[in-house]
Amino acid sequence: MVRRATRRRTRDAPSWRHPVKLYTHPLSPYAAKVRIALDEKGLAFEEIALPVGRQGIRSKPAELLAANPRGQVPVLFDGDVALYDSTVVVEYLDEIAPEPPLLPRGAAARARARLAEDDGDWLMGGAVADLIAETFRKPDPATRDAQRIEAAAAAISAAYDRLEERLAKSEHVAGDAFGAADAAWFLPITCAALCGVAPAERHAHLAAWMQRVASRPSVARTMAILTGALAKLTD
Ligand SMILES: N[C@@H](CCC(=O)N[C@@H](CS)C(=O)NCC(=O)O)C(=O)O
Repeated sequence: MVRRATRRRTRDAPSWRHPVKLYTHPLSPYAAKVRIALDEKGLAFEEIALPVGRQGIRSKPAELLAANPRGQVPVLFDGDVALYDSTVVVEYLDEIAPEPPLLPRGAAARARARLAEDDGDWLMGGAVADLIAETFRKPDPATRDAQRIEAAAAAISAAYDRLEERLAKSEHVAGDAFGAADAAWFLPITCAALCGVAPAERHAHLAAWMQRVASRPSVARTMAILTGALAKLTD
């Protein structure tokens, strides 16, 4: 069943073209990144959460497939503007509703933040996708590919080490303010930890950053959606 929820106590962006809709699924880190961005900016939107199981989205509405040839969530509809890919959507949100900024100002800082976001999505997200494919998607351990799990765990540990170095120097992933890069890293790390590859004791700065990020209302709301969906998962 598709779930619809409208955020209340929020505002409209100056250029919001109603209706503003966000297609998500409750376990998607990429959809979570966009939901967090909208909540951080206090923007009003209707969330359409697609039904999901261990193997992915169960059914995709024609509207989503027509708007996104990749057939993925998130997809944002702002009136006649239909956008997909979390990075593109977050950048759009940052342009139409600049406060609070989720990307820093200045070409160099902005490019570095985009790279950090991209590394969260692809470098970390790719390794976590492999881990999820071999653990969460294969409840029977006998069917799992141990080598693929080992390779994913090694890539994730290396990513933790690099992130630890970065967070020893700044409060957040791309500087001292919370932004898109933090949202891009937080969710895959959470998923990796749920699948058995958590940060180690040597990752003290990373652990402190996880706590800081988790305490943000936008992130806490998304975590409640994720854990609620996991608790209800039937297959
Ligand atoms: N690069 C895309 C990745 C989006 C993506 O991989 N979405 C997944 C959910 S996490 C999806 O919709 N997969 C299609 C499916 O499960 O059928 C983004 O940043 O939005």
